[in-house]
Amino acid sequence: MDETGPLTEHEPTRTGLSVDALHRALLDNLFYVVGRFPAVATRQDYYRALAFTVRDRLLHRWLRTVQTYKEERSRTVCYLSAEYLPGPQLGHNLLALGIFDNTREAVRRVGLELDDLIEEEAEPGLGNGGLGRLAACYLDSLATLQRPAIGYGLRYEFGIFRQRIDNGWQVEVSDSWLRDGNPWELRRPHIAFEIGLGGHTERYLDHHGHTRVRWVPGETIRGVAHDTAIPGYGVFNSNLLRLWAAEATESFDFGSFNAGDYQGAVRRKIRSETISRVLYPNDEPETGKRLRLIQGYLFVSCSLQDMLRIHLAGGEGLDRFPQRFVVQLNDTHPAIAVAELMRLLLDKHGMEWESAWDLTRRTFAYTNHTLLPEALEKWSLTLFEETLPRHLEIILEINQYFLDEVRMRFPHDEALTTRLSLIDETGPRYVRMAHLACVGSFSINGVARLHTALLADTVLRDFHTLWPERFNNKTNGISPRRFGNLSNPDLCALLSRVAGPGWAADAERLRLLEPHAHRREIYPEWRRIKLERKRALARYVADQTGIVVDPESMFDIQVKRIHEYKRQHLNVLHIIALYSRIKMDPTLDAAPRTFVFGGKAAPGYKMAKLIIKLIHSVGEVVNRDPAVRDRLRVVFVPDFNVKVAQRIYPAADLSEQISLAGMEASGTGNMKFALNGALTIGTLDGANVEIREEVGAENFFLFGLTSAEVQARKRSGYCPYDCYRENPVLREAIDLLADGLFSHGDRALFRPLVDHLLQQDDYMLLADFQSYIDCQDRVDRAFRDADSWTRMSMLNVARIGRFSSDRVVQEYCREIWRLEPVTIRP
Ligand code: GPU
Repeated sequence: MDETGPLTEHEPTRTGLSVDALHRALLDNLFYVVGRFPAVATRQDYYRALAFTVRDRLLHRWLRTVQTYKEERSRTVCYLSAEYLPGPQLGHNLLALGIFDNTREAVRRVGLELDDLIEEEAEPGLGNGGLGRLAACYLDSLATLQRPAIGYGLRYEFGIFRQRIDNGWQVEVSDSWLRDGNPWELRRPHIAFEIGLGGHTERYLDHHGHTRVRWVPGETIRGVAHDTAIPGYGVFNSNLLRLWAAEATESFDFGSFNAGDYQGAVRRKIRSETISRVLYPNDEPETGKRLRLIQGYLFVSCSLQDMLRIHLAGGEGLDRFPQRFVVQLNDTHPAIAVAELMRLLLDKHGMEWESAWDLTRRTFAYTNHTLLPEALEKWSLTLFEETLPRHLEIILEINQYFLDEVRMRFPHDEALTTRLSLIDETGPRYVRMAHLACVGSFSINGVARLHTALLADTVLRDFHTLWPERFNNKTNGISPRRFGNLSNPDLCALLSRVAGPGWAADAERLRLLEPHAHRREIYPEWRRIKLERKRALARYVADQTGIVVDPESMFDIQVKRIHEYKRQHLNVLHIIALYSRIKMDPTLDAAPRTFVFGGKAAPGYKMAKLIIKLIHSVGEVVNRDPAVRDRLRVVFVPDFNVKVAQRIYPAADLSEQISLAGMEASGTGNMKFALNGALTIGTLDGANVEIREEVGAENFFLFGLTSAEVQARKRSGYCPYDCYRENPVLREAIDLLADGLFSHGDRALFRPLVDHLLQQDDYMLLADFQSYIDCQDRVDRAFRDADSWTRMSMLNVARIGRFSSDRVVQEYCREIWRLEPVTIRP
């Protein structure tokens, strides 16, 4: 150990932050924890040793934080989310601890590069897309803003599938992110709770002679806590992400075991553990899947039991629970929490209905993330009753009281009562989870101004009539640490130099860049940084797909889940139109473009998978055609995830945010692109509306119908075929597709897509087509004026500060959670 040199007294190996201490701890951990000699250690071994080195330093902060929160009896927000997409932890934690440079040096001493070790980390893919990533950004901001918070969720053994591409088609491969172990998590065997499933309920008299209910479940399962530290940036606070893993309860195995049925006992154990085995890969609810209902119930029940445990350990009565805890429901996935808290208070803690209900309603707040009617979660009454019989009773009782209240206020409106009911009785009966969430919460919010307005006007209209005061907007935000500092260090160094440091913790300071946007002398450097990121992406693309792209061309990028409402195929129609224009007129003066796509399709979503095939098919023809060879390229980056995203946003010139107005609740990729200096082409949808207001209409490429126009067109009977008939450019693009130009003459392949567009076109691509094409022409002209483009790019960055997740978390803290900062001292 001599070769690591002496350590000073104040620099213990376990927690010291100097290069010496880090270097020594790295070697210690490699030997004592990972169990490898330097001579045989792989990069993965070194990554793990380094992760343990960093975790040691985090633990120290985490324990101080828990201690302080406890001593000060701090009010805590619990974020209940079925999904988290935190991204790789190593780089993020080094940044938070402020030891990036020292660690780089320590790693160099063992002859390695820090960036290579960061690359070794597997993506924790515990979510589908925007909703899960938002939860991760909020945890980052909560810790940075020194707010006591716990993120609760599920520890899926298999996260979102890995996407491979085979002959242009998506192929799903299982994601075993835990295969090499997870050095960041701590399993907490002593923090575990049991949950029941199935069975029946019984009435009995308690010792006061009151009738009470007992749920006798058919089986029980245990959830065990797995904790990950979430350190704040530049502060000592470290919060917690607590994920539950399902395990078998011992008590249940004994019976079969003693009866000699060892295999039965083992089978039950395996069945129990199946519950947290895999994330559902759909960003819409899987109705009818019992396992999905149980997953939600498992993490919700364990989390609420955990909160009650923590609260009671603090010595205060249950009546004080809503003072100590506030629980945010991340969409309706955890909405069963409303019934579960009622059950725990009534059946376990012997509370009376009125006080339990009052307490419950002061505890929960609900965020809605979608207007899509098919995404509104509902559960068949039969399935519900089989799985959670006691919860169904409670929901029916909540419903009775609720509908009585509605009838009192609107005595002659039985239709209203039917619409508001927690039970949908229009056909087979269903529990409406969004209604349960609304009734059980003191706050209901949407995720962008337009979204919140549309919520109040459409899907939650009746609730808005009833309780307008509960509605509020919280426009989404993103972490400037992950999507700025970590993803694009060179740009961030320039920002710090020009606008001053400190913008990473206070993104409004990016405004200080604004006066510099007119200084032409910095344009070359701005462009050089962008070009460097484009070169790096080009290398990655070549490595992943074999396609060579020109970093000097315009990088026009659309990355997000594949969904018809997001309209990746509108983007493709533009590519086809442009391709055929260049073919007809080879002298056409247009900037060379590289179209980049990325995103996963839900495995059962046929049309989305066909869109992926379409992108590849068009790419195959365009990329090979010598007539347009150096002017157009189309690439699909496989397996889009947080790790890949960090390479992509910094390399973008143009950000495609082209959903049909009124469909995208907010979008957050739009913000990540703009923070990295991309200009947006977009509709007036979700947060695009507010982004455009902030960056200025002259620095945003707007096209398409407004949501009001969309509604009007739909009311007056939208006929996509008319658009097709009347627009020769559109007709040509669609005909090329239908005639098999991109499918080796196979006219059947894209038929479903073409038919849908011509006959139904739910997302009105044809209505927006011409406006989009015209707008892309404006983009082309703008791009060819490099100085003006650079100025617009700088202004986008300078004015994007409002979309920091720190801003929105502060709003949540002030307006919903009533949460104050708690400083942690070393
Ligand atoms: N979103 Br609901 C998801 O990613 N998954 C979901 O199940 C639901 C919503 C997204 C919205 O589509 C997107 O517009 C929004 O920016 C994001 O949630 C975060 O609010």
